[in-house]
Amino acid sequence: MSEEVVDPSHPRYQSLMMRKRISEAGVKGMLADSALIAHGRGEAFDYLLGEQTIPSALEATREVAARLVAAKKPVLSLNGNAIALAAREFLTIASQLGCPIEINIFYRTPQRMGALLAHLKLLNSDLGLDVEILGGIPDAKIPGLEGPRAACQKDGILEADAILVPLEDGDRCEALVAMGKDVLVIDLNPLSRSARRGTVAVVDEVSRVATNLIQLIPEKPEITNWDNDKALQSALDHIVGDMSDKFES
Ligand code: PTJ
Repeated sequence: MSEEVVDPSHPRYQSLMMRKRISEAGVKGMLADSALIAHGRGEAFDYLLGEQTIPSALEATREVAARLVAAKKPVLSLNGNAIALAAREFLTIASQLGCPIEINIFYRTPQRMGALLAHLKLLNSDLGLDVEILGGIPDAKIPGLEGPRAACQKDGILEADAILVPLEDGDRCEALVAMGKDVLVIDLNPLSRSARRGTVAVVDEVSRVATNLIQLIPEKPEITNWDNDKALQSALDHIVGDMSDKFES
């Protein structure tokens, strides 16, 4: 798909642009085989949310911003889909926070890690930023997980006190929570294990969340006594309860 064929006046323009980013990243060898399936599942939930940031998601994003700003050692843990969809935004956020990005992928191969590292390093220099990119040479393991998905870096995920995990696997989310970290999840599915087990879950599309975080981080919001179940219920209520702000296309 070339840029010209995505018509900006199309009512689903943003959604089509996200598909384009995903398919281009696939061609570059950055994605897992199941990445498009995961993206499609996310699209289905986004359609039900009206492809918008609902009020409870904006509140959750503010809470995530507050916890990242207050953390002593925050880290952004990015997988293939998150990098395909919002690499520029996450580099900007890491620069605002002065924290590293760690590439942490579920389906780990040297080829994918190489492609993802190269993509982030190129954008880092295009944006004139100097964000530390970790993950290439793992030297630690997430306790309680087996295999390549446990691999991480001591200076990054292992020692972080707050960790942003877009589209995280449920097992790994639980393992990170068990380590006592603030686990800040982005997932369009309010019923996913990650959304339910995370400290704060933002039920919103990853690139919209990243854009909102860039606005919210400089405001340095205060941490609240966050009730994650209440926020997830609010997202579910929005999906099932209100047809008036849905669209047809
Ligand atoms: O790059 P890797 O190897 O780490 O693999 C990444 C994927 C996403 C393939 C892997 O983690 C996976 O299979 O994920 P799941 O178990 O399918 O879960 C993906 C979750 O992300 C689902 O709950 C989707 O609803 C949600 N999701 C998909 N796209 C988006 C999303 N959430 C927010 N924004 C999206 N664009």
